[in-house]
Amino acid sequence: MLRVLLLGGTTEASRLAQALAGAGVQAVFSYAGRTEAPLAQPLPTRVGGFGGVEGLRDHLRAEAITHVIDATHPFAAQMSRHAVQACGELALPLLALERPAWQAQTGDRWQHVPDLAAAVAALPASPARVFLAIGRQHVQPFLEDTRHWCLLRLVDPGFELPEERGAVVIDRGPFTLDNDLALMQRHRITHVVAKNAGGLGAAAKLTAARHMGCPVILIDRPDLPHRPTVDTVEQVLTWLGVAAVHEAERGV
Ligand code: 3Y8
Ligand code: NAP
Repeated sequence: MLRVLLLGGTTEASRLAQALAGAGVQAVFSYAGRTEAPLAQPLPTRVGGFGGVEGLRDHLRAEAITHVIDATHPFAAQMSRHAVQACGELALPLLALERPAWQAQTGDRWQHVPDLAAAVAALPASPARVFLAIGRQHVQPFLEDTRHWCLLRLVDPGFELPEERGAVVIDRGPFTLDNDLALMQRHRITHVVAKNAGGLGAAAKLTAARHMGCPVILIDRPDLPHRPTVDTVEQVLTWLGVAAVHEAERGV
């Protein structure tokens, strides 16, 4: 009897939730509670941390979870590390659903940096108009460099900036090229700072930057412990031994 814990918070996690619900799999969707009103999911949903590795381990036992899918964001490194540790201690099957990193294409002007501090240091000496598409948690070091004007895109309202320092746009994505191109042209953006999130939900700003000939400072993903990893929902369903609903409907 399957009882799946789905660690979510990404577009791929939402797609997997649809597939699991469609296949009638017993699964619980888990959010950290980082945003005020996360996207509703077609599965029973829990919101909030587990209380470290110990809390996660106790939760897995108490809920008689049989399989854990880590479909969190590539930068949600602590959650992923905790999942590896707790599932290892309980000898529970764990699978990561992770989209490949973005790869530069012809016309891209990307500068890869290892972390946020290197991204701050990579900004030019001359004043720039910087699209900071890295969320709310990490913008402070960039705002302290008063040479630059910063456009912040955040999920929830509440962060104010004096207009001479920048602007804030509230949007939760997934984002479209039309939207990001219009936004970046309207604010005369000269540089983009982004995490190498991969996936489709946040790639539009990179395509827009290519069209505008705008440099992108791209932050590498943090290192994660080894765990079995796939990059499609279908591979997760196969791993769970669950046929996708459309196959069942086709009588495959
Ligand atoms: C709470 C759930 C879906 C999921 C949508 C994806 C796409 C849009 C790209 C930009 C980059 C950023 C940010 C981003 C992306 C998707 C996906 C993705 C980047 C939601 C969500 C939660 C979060 C948490 C939030 C972080 C922030 C990061 C904004 C929901 C919308 C910048 C990451 O205010 C805060 O504290 C926000 C915190 C972690 C990074 C940061 O450090 O600030 N995501 N994002 C999840 C939870 O509580 O467990 O609210 O509905 C999910 C999505 N975010 O189903 O369609 O799959 O990647 N999210 C980054 O890439 O740098 C936006 O603006 O271009
Ligand atoms: P993180 O730094 O890896 O984790 C910090 C703590 O948050 C974890 O130790 C855990 O708390 C809790 N947590 C994280 N993800 C959780 C989940 N899905 N369910 C329950 N608890 C969770 O995580 P983060 O980078 O802040 O990401 C938080 C959420 O936002 C995740 O769902 C992630 O997929 C999503 N997200 C993050 C980014 C990003 O840029 N980091 C981008 C898009 C979406 P305890 O220790 O108490 O268990």
